[in-house]
Amino acid sequence: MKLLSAPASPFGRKVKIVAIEKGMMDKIEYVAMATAPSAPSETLARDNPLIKIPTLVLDDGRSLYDSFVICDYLDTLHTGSKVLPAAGTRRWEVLTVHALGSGIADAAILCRYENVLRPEALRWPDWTQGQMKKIAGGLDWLESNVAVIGNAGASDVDLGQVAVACALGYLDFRFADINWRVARPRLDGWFVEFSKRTSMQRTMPSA
Ligand SMILES: N[C@@H](CCC(=O)N[C@@H](CS)C(=O)NCC(=O)O)C(=O)O
Repeated sequence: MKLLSAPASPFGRKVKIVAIEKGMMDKIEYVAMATAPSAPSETLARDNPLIKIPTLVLDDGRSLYDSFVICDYLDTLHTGSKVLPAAGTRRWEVLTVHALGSGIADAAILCRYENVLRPEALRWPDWTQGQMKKIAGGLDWLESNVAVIGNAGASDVDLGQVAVACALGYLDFRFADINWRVARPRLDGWFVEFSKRTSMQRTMPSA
């Protein structure tokens, strides 16, 4: 199967981390892809009508998207502990933490497009501020509920943890100036510990 993605994508990173953690990276061919709302990739459009990365193209030609669906699919291909708990309270916690991590990454990507791709004269500071409020609110919730994210040093990861780590990694990569660590020492400690994993180190974002 082929993973269409880009080295800067926090969503592509989520898929790669799950694949590495679950020993499946050798089954996946990585295909670098550049796309943006203002410059959509025609190649990618053939496999994903939303023209977004990551997209996973299976050996029979079918495509899977988005990153959550791809991770859920990968979870069916290994016999280890699942990144998505099948049932119980922990399932809903993991899904909600995943939604929060992905939501922070979504807001950050939208701010990036607004402030890098959109012509300067058309930029809308109030809109960016609204997205930054979502990021700050999400980070504050994680700071107050770091125990819900779960043990950063545990041998097994779940998808909520991976989504949060990818969002924080993306903020460090593209939004270092917001200093998200200030007043969030518990979340910082969690991220320092989680970042020691080989899967995190092998997937550092790059331009
Ligand atoms: N919900 C999607 C979000 C994916 C996404 O926003 N990807 C960005 C790159 S990180 C993208 O492809 N943007 C191009 C566009 O929006 O046209 C997922 O989880 O995979």
